[in-house]
Amino acid sequence: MSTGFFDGIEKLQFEGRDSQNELAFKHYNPDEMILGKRAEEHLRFAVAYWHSFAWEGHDPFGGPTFQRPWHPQDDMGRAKMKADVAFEMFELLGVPYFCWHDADVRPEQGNYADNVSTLDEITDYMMGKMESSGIGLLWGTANMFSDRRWMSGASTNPDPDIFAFAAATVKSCMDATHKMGGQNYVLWGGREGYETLLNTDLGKELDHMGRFLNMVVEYKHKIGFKGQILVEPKPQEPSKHQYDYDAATCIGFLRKYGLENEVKLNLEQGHAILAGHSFEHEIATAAAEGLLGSIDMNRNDYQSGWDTDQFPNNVPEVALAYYHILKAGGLGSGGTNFDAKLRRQSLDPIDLITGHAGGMDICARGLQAAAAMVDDGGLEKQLSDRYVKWDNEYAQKMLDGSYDLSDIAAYVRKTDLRPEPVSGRQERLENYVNRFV
Ligand code: XUL
Ligand code: CO
Repeated sequence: MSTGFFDGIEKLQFEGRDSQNELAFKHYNPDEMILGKRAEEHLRFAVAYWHSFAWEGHDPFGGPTFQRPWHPQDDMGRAKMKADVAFEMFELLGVPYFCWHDADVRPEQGNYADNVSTLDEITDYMMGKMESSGIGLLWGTANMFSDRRWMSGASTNPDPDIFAFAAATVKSCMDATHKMGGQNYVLWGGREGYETLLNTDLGKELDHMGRFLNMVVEYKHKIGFKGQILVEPKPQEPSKHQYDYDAATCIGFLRKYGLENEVKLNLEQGHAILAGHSFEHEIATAAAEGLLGSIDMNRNDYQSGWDTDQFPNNVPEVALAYYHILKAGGLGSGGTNFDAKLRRQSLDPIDLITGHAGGMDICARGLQAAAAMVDDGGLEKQLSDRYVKWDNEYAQKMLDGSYDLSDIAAYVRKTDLRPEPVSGRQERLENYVNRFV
C-alpha cells in the first residue's frame, strides 16, 4: 500500500536526451552496454538514507524546514513510515542499493540494549521490503558523531566507557549489515580527531583507533561477513583535525596498524575538495595502492569551504572520476552512493526525486565520457609515451637495485648526459578531454 507521499509520480523511465519530462532519465539507461557491462552494474547507485529521510533541514542558524510526516523521529511507528517512504523512493528511481546509519533508521533510545532491539526490529522490517523490491544494501554504518555521548570521539575518546559503547555499537551495526546481505561496512571517523592538542594525546588516540579497526576486521571474520570494510577519509568538520584526513593519510594509518589487506577506502568528492584535492586525485591515490573500495558522490560548494553535500552536476569532474575508476577495474562490490542532500528550501517530495534523477543522469554522462576516453586510448597512449624511456636498460638498473648513486653518477659522466626537457602537453590533453565531455 502506497504512503501517498510521492502521489502522482510514476517510476522513472529512460527517455533519451531529447526528453522534456523532468521525471525521466535523459542519460541513465540501466541497460546501456558500456565497455561490455550494463550501466547499472558499472554505477551501482545507492541512496543515502540520512540526507533524504533523517535530516530535517537544520542548518547552524535554523531548525527543521522539511516537516515530513515521519518527523519527529522519536518512535518506531514513524521509523516504519520513514522506511515505507524510503523504499517507495528507491523503487521510483530504480536504484539497486541504499545505505544507512543506525541512527537514521531507528529512534535513539539512550541506552545500548534498546538501541540494538529497535535496530533489529527496523532492519527486519526493511528486509521484508528488500525482498519484495529486490533492492540491496550497499553499506551500513554506525552514527558515532550526533549523540552528545560522542562529542569527544568514539574509538578515540579519552574515556574507555565511550570506546566500549562504540565497539558495542559497531558490533550491532555489523550484525545488522551482515543480516541484510550488505556489500560493505563503512567507518567514517566523524569525531575521530580533535579540537585542541591542549587536551589531546594524539599518539594514544591513533593507537586506540588502530586497535578498534583491528577488532572490526577480527569480528568480520568471526561472523563470516564477506563484504568489504571501508574507511572514509575527511580532513575536518565536525572535528577541527580529523585523523582520517585524506586517502594518503588513511593508507599510512592502515599500513601502520597492519590493515592494508583488510580495509579499503570509501572516497567522497566533497571530502576530497575539503582536503584540497580533486576527486580523481583521491581515487587515483587509492587505486595506486589497490585500495579503492567505493565512492560517495556529491559536490561541494567551491566557495563556502563547507561540506555542502550537493547532488553532482559537473560532467567533466564526474567523467575524470569515473575514468580513474574504470582504469582501476571498476567499483567492484563498492558503488556510487549519493551522499547528497537537497538544499533546505527544496521542500517538495518531487525535489527528492529530481535531485537524485539529475545526479544519476550526470553520473551516466560522466561514465559514458570516461568509457569513450578509455576506448579511444588517447590518455593511456600519451602516458606510455611519456614514460617510455624507463624501458631502457640503464633506467631499469636505477630501479632494480643494480645501480647506486655513484654508479649513476659514473653513467652520467661517461655518457655526458645533457637532458632535454619535453613538453608536458597539459593544454593539449585538456583539449583532448573536452572532446569527450
Ligand atoms: C559525512 C559523511 C558521512 C559518511 C557516513 O561527511 O560523508 O555521511 O558517509 O557516515
Ligand atoms: Co560520505
